[in-house]
Order: sequence, then C-alpha cells, then structure tokens
Amino acid sequence: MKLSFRWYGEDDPVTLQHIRQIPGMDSIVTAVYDVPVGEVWPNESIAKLKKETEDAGLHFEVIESIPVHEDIKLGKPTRDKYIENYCENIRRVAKAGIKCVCYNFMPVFDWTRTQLDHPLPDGSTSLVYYQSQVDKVNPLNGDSDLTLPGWDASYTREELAAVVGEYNQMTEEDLWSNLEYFIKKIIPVAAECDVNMAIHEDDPCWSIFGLPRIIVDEKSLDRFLSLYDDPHHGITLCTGSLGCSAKNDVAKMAYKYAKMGRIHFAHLRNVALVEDGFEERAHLSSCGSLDMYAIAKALHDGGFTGYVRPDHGRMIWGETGRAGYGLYDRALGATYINGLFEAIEKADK
Ligand SMILES: [Mn+2]
Repeated sequence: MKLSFRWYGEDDPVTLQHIRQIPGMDSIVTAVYDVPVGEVWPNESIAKLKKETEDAGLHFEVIESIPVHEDIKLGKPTRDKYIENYCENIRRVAKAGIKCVCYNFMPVFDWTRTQLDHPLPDGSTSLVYYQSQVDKVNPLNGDSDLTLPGWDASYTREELAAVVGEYNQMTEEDLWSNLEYFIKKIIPVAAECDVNMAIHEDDPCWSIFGLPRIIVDEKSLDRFLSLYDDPHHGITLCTGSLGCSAKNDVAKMAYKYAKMGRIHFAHLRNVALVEDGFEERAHLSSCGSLDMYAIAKALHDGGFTGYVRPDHGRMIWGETGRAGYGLYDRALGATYINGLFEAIEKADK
C-alpha cells in the first residue's frame, strides 16, 4: 500500500511540511478547488499543485475529487458538455502524473452528518449522524431554518429545494442509467491515459430525504463494476461509508474487490454504530464497530497495492480547523495504518 493524506491546498491549515513529517507518507490527495464544478481545470492550477506537492518531497498521484456536475447525475441534455469537460480533466491530470481519481455519484448532498463537533467521552470531538435529527430536516421546506453541516453553500434554499425536487422525480434505476452513460464515456479516456477511476461509496450508505443513492453495498458495487470491463474502472473502498451499515461486511468486500484488482484507493477509518446512527471514532479497532485489522489483512491478502489514506479524524489536543481533516488525529490514524500493514506483511513472509 502507498500511504497518502488529503490536503485542501494552500488554504488548508495543515501544511505539506507537516504532512511530510508523518512516517511513511508517500502521496498527497488533493484537487483544484478554485474552479466551479463541471468546468475544465486550468493546467496552471494543476501544475501549481504538482509543484507544491513535489517541492515538499511527496508524490502527486491521487486526485480527490473531480466532482461530477449535477446535470450528469440528473441526465439533463447539457450533460454531454460536462462529460466532455470531465474527460478533459482526466487527460490534464494524467499528463501531470496522476494515477488515480476518486469521485462519487451522490445526488446533491455528498457526505451527510448532523453534527461536526460532537464531544466524545475523552474530550475529543467528532462527526456524528443521528437519524432522528435528519428526520427533522426537510430540504423542500423553504421555511425551515434547519440545515445540516456540509450542505453545499453555493445553493440558496430555493435552489436546493428545486434540485432536490428534480431528483425526487427520479427513480434509482434512472440514476443507474445516468451513471452508466457517464461511465461508458469516461472510462475509455481513463484507460487511454492509464488513470484508475475510483468511485467512492455513498456516505452514509442509504437514501436521505428520499433522494436515490445507489453505491451502498456489495450488490450495488457488483453491479457498478459490471458496467464496464476494464481494470481502470474501480472503486475507493471507504470503510466508514460502507461500515455505517451493519449489513455490510467490509472485510469481505475488501478481499473480494482487491482480488479482482478493482480497489485503487482505500479510505480507512472507524465508526461506532449507535442506536440512532453512527459516530466517527479514532481509527483503532477497539474504538469503533469495525475490525480494522481484518480489513487491512483482507486488502493485503487480496493483493491490494493501491493508495490508502487515513480518513476523517477527530479534533484532539485543542486543534481547530476543517472538521474531520485536522492534522493530529489523522496522523495518529496514519501511524496506526503503518503498524497494521507492517505486522500483516511481516507475518506473511
Ligand atoms: Mn471516504
């Protein structure tokens, strides 16, 4: 595995110099953030990210994400223009040395949590999802003041209601067909550029606000991978996204898809399933509901050689910054991941 770390560019309070000091760190995971979703990324912006990353002694090989424009997910007539832009972005990042692109196909909301600074008993804070709180929010109700953290602030309340309304007219099968249309256009380009495309599962892995969500479990990942027969068509195995449903056997999926050569990127983090939802916890197996050792071993045994990153961390030691993306707890996660893989690899020799 190649250890990586997400970095939000020069505005990120966590610096590349800090990241480089984490033992075993290999690659930066980043994106061009100053361009609206759907537009072509300027070559200068990509070159700047590459230079900053390499000047810090790290590799520039993973993009998270090239976001997918809503018109593509909605299957609107304008999608072809946005898909062409998407293909152009794949070509451009490939030329800069990128080997893996993470993306997702979640309607509107991307990841969803109800609180970003929930206090845990040890005094740290973390992201949590409580269903009862989600149930109180209706994005179609323009009078409601309730919002959830992480909502795309570029939407006004009315625009949000309109786009949610459009999705409410769609079935899961409609979304599948729009995904298939997209995949059949982008994967040939990715294959030609030798870039591994790695879809991220929906987070959490169930429908919210009645919106279709389709990349949620083993059955849907099987269906997704069958859309295109090429090793460049793969997945990001996000243990926290899949693991917030007790129905998903994440270690089993890790082995199966690694063996198929379709896991190009792994997000390793732990979650604790609670009665009303889930809480993000420290990476260690004993801190949550997932057996992180079993998952790392399954990846190893399946022959996985891709990128791994510690996923969201708690806020600890008084750190402030982007929720889930502080330095300290993710660095502890990275160190834990190093330990798991060293032990697994040595035991196998
Ligand atoms: Mn993830």
